[in-house]
Amino acid sequence: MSADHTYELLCLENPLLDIQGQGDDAVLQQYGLKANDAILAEEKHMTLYEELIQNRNAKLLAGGAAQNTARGAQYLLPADSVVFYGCVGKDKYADILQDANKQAGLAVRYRYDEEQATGRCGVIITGHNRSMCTDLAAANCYKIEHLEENWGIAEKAKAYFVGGYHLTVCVPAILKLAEEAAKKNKPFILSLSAPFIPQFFKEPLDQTAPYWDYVIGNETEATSYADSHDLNTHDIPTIAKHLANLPKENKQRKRVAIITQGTDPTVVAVQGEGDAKSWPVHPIGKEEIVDTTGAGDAFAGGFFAGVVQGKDIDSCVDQGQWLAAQSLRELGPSYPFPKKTY
Ligand code: 26A
Repeated sequence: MSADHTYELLCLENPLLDIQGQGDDAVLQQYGLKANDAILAEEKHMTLYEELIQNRNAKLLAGGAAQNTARGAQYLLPADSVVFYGCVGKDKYADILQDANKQAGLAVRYRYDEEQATGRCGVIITGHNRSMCTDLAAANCYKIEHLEENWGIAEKAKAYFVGGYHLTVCVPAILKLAEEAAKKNKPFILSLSAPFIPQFFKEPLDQTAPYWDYVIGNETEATSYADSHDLNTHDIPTIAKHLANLPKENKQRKRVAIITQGTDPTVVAVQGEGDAKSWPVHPIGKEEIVDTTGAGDAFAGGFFAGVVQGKDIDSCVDQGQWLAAQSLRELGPSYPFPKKTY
């Protein structure tokens, strides 16, 4: 695509290769991991990736939460609608990501780091749980200079989706997109990503909050937000309402807060519109679920494809739930090919 193409949605975050294998309590215990969580790897986790590859028949799959969302949104939108920015290494893992992007029709502008390898996410599956342990490596080397060099495309894009995981990487780039969105009245979307983001990255998260036109997360992220902000509640509709009504920079858009809860209803609150509403999820048989990795990313892909299509909230939720159900039937954060139509 030429540099003056107008994308409907630009996504920014960490492009990761998922190394996904079957696990058990012993391996979770060995590495000190919870059954259902996402964390940044420490020194003691560095042998996990080889362990998964050598002993656990691991699959190598395109991952990175916002990159999954970007592929998902592109799945539902006309060709050349979505572009993704992030940083990878010059290696064969980056080639795997590029192949997946190509198949999905997702445009990317990667920064290629000279020294670091492409980031890896070890995904340990136990039943319907997944434990994720990320070695960001090159993904941690995203630089605002890359955004500036690729500003032509970014400036033209009509909406921005930033994965909250990027708050650990490059806050200036996030704020540059956020300010651009507010200035030009474009939607700025932030996902809460994982419980550790509101817990340990509260300050940069709160710095971006006034710019959120949409904020999305699951129930564990919402309760982590509530705890770190002393809301004294774990009631999801109450937290959604709180998020929707935080002070806002761009007064031309009402903020929408979306909280997914696995098989429990999806909750949405709109700024100034009273209590949150909820929608039951599309039922899917337990035996049909291959794994839950990336279901939330898929929901976001479907939901925000709907937003850029100008759909109402009912339809966006429905489209998000539909795409999540598709992803649940695939291995890893993937979507069915040949394509199914919504
Ligand atoms: C900074 N961290 C921890 C992360 C991630 C991440 N994506 C970006 N940054 N930790 C896990 N993921 C991705 O989440 C997806 C499932 O929702 C994994 O790569 C996986 O594809």
